[in-house]
Amino acid sequence: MKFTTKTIHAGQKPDKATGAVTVPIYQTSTYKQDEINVHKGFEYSRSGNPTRQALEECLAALENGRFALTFSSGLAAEHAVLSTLKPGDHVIAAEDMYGGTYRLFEQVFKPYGLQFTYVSGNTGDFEKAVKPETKLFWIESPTNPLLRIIDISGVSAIAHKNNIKVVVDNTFASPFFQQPLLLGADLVVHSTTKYIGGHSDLIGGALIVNDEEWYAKLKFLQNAIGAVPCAFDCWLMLRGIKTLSVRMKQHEENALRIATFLESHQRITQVYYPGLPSNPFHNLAKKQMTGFGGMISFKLLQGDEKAANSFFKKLKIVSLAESLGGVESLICYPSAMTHASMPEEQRNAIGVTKDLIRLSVGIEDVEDLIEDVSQGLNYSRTI
Ligand code: P1T
Repeated sequence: MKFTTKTIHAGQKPDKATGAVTVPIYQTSTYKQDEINVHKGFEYSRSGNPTRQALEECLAALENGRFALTFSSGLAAEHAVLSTLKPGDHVIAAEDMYGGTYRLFEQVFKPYGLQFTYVSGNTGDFEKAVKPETKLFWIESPTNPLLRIIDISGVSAIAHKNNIKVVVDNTFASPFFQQPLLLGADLVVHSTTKYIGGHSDLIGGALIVNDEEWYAKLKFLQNAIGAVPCAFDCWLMLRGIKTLSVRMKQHEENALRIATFLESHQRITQVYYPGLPSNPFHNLAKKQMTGFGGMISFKLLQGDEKAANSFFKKLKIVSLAESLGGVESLICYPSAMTHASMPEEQRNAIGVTKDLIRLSVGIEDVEDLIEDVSQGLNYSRTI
């Protein structure tokens, strides 16, 4: 099956009991047993639910992986991965990452004895930071918020030489544009809140993995910790996934038009979009992705919080909000929003400065979006 056919059919056979072509919402907490522990494969909805099972089968198929597990948020999925480590274990992460992931590392798992080292994202820097205790490389690609591209096969080759596993957060690309397991990664993380759900109406997370032993540990933790998505959210995700291909194509088409517009705008000093030929990661993105996605970041001339607010207040279609990947365009101010929990010094060191703005390009008519951003950028400093 090809990708788009999988989005509509993988894990989603018509219901055996009724013929319903859409997977039903199995809104039940528990299941009748015929005898003690004799049942139809489901005992209790924290450990398994048919709507969730359909979603997990579909996600595994989309990422070309063997197993998928879903969680009540992207961070809950990440929490399960880190819970497979033990005190003293070491993780090397690319420093440009979602602020909440950084907070999970530094404020939740560091106190439990895990060690973290942050590197630039260049392949060689991972190799230099390896220690005997290193168990994981953790990367986003494209990164949040600077849209850097990390060489997944290069990093995976170094990891495997040293018996280390590679986790790729594929939230920004979505499986439509990039399938990290095929590039050598060992585990894929998603905040399904974003492109997978696609409509800004749920919070969810997922893991996709090939290694059966690691899967068994993660499945144990999914049930033992219990941060599972409810049946209705699983159904919403399945519904969202059915249009993933058409949405991603439109996100990308719109993003390229807007990035090109921003690149020539006098009030913009820098545009970060891997689809622009001028972007330093353009060739690497072309090598490992089939498209460049719908996320753009840019820097405002003399940009600070006041200037950013003046711009945001003038916008009529694009909303100032956390999150990304929905059908509607959202704009955000990373230094005080998505990356507020990263210390200012660390933010400045990686380039998440006060002039940085991030745009999640929706699938509206692109002319309307360009007109909105254009009139917004015409703000006056005195507003
Ligand atoms: O919000 P949650 O579903 O828990 O997902 C966390 C997460 C994980 N990985 C990446 C790359 C992310 O971007 C996120 C969440 N990000 C935002 C809310 C944001 O606006 O960037």
